[in-house]
Amino acid sequence: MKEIVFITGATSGIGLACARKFAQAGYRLILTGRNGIRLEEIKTELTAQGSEALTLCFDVRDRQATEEAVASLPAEWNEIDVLINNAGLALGLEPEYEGRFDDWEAMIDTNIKGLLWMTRIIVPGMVARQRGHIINIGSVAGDAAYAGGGVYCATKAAVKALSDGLRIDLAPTPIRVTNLKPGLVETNFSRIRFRGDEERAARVYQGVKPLTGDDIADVALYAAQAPAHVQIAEVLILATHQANATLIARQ
Ligand code: NDP
Ligand code: 8X3
Repeated sequence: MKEIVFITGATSGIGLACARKFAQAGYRLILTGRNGIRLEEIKTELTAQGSEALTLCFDVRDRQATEEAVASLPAEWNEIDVLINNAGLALGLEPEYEGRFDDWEAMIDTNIKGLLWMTRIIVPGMVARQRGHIINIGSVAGDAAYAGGGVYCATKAAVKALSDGLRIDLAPTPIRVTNLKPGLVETNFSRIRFRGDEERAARVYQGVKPLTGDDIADVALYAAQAPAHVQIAEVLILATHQANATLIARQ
């Protein structure tokens, strides 16, 4: 039986790249996100290439909707082998004392609470089967705060703490936990952070060759396919001219 990967935020960027990469590697795919039209387009693309895919359209901030979506999985789809907790976002870059309450709630509810709901709902089945792997998409932003990024950075520091805590709790089991911490990846991330301001979003990637979603998906797939006794616990993945969250040597 082919392994099943469940990807949150599979409609764009890193999540979409993971969907394509894991599909090529022969996984069955559960693709999730809020954009139902994109989900169906991606399912059509991947099934046309011979992959098996199922879509679930829900908002990870909504615990009840998340529980109902996972509960709706048919029996032949509910033994999840790999959970990729990828759905997430940054909103705004204002100083912490001027930030918007709604932005903070969206980031905390998506990046921390959504990841926790998914973990709490899916990992018990992995424990019962004594098989599974959780890949959380953290960030270099979780290593140290940067100007205007306090709340986003705090959510990614939380992803590290939650990944470490889960790894401790699962140590007696064969289940592995990976925290992938990308730096600059060119996706919709900056467009969303700057509320559709294309020029400002483009400036983030000016003068430097950023990572792509594919670069991150390669590492996720490597971690998932590592031998069973090898746990890729944490990986910091940076563009060559990026040294940390704040130092980028633009050419
Ligand atoms: P994108 O904006 O391209 O993709 C974000 C994905 O998350 C989309 O598929 C979106 O789907 C989904 N998503 C967002 N909010 C929700 C929600 N409430 N419920 C369900 N799905 C949601 O950005 P990236 O691919 O760059 O981001 C993916 C992850 O990578 C995030 O956790 C981000 O913090 C992290 N990251 C990104 C970096 C970068 O430089 N790009 C660097 C380090 C980490 P939909 O709109 O359909 O809901
Ligand atoms: C996204 C990377 O440095 O823009 O997590 O915050 S950064």
